Amino acid sequence: MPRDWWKGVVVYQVYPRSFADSDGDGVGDIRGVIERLGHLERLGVDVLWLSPVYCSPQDDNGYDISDYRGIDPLFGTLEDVDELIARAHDAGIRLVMDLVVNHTSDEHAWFVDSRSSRDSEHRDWYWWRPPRKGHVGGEAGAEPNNWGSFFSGSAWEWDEATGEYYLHLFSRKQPDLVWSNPDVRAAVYAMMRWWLARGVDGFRMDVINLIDKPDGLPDGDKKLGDLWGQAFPLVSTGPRVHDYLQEMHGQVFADLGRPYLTVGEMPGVDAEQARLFTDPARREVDMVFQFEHVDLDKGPSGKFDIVPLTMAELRANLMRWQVELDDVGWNSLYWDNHDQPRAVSRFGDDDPVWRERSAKTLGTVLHTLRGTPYVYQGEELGMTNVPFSAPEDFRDIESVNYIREQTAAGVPFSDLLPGLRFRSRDNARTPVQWTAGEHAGFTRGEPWIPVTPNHEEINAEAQVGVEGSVFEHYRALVALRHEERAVSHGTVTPLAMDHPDLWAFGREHEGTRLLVLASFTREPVEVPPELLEGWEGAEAVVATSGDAAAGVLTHGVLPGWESVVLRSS
Ligand code: TEU
Repeated sequence: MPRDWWKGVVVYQVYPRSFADSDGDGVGDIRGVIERLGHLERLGVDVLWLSPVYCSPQDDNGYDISDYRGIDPLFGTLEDVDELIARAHDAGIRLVMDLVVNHTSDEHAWFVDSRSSRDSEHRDWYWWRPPRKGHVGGEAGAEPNNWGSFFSGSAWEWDEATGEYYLHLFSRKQPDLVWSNPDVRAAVYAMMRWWLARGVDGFRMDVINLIDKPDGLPDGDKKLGDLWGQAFPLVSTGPRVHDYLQEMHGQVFADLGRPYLTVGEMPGVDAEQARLFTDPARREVDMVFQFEHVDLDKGPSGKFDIVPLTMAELRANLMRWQVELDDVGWNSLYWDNHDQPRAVSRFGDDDPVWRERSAKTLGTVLHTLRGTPYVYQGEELGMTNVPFSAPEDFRDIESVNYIREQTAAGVPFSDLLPGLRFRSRDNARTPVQWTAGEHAGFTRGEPWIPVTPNHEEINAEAQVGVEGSVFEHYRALVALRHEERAVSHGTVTPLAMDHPDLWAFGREHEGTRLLVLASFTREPVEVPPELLEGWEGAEAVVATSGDAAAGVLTHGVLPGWESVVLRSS
């Protein structure tokens, strides 16, 4: 197996809380994943990335970990994970665990000890700082710097008992670790080796480019009207992140002696940095999740400020990443995940007439680009955003805190709703729609978040094995990546980059050429004739429908929201 085996694979992300509930408590669990492994096998995916199942107070749905070597009873036991690893391996699927080490839970033993006294053994594992000079701890303006948390409010929490503040970039229950402390790093590496020894095949590393905080923790920029300064530009991709990842590689992976996959989640990373992180010669990570394409529709006032996005802007961004990483480094390809809106509602067209076609077309584009594609649970069914309407509909700490902060400042909820509906992370977190039946077949109990009403039309039972379904299209795309080296290893040539509705590119490898054509509009698109020159009589290897293939090959016209992949060799 080549070291870069992950160039020819597709990864499937499971968010366990919402995947499948085996015991009827309304929350998905590890046995639920085991019971549904057949779904992944059927789709043909090679790797399962499992979002956190470790012990956790669940303040941020498991991204706040209180014991890295224990499994939260909500999800099952360590034996269940062992069984999942074994069963996945039997099915030819590798298991990648989530690694959340920018922060721990405030209930982790390290932090409990750290906050117990100023001279505790673990005090310097976290960022403790005295109140700003001339201020009394706990009063407004006494925070050590002006940083805001990503989940609203200050990034500093006052601790009365020891008379200092601690830093938390995310919730106050997610204190940040001090990565410059070698003991912290050694403890993390030991934990990673422990999981690899249990048989896991790699890690998805949560916000791993935020671990290096700038010396002196300077104030962040503050726009007029902002309550807090921006920490993000100061903490994103500090210089020592590269050193830490190289050290991690040496300590954890260098001598592993079997295939593994590492992917660093890196908000704010640009293509130049991504080349450094993923250059195999530097031994840092195999690939990164970059955020540029999922931030294009974000307005100046932040995450819930939505601006319109054209296909041309989206395409320009993703094709630039293709070109910039074409010789060194490697792309991760994703439309959505547990933090993002549903792809079909955001980049496609979720009107019932166009939903299936556009979901399939988004799949065609992503899965024929160069890089490793990730499928987020339910994306392969064309699951949509959720028609949220009231404050009580939201569960996610980010949305809940935002609603609380904004309504306290006098903003009516109705003004917040459009942004939340579009972008709340809860859109991605409603249960996977398995059947048209009660609670979509997710649980026999009461689900922790209601299922989306459209599960009656959109569900796995109605799609698996059914010709023309979104699921079967995704299955064909996964198979194409396995079979066609022009997809997994070929070069990429962007085409017709000034066309407003047609996303087109070529792929080529050892004499085999592919042409990918995708329509991002409801109207039929006339394919520029020069694109089709020499493709007469080519084979359509994958298409959203027979009409798409025939339309292009006989009339040079692609029907609305359809796509086709042509091959000539
Ligand atoms: O997300 C980090 C991140 O930068 C964002 O995607 C974040 O979810 C957000 O939308 C802030 O506006 C990772 C995890 O994927 C996320 O679920 C966690 O909440 C977060 O880190 C903290 O661990």
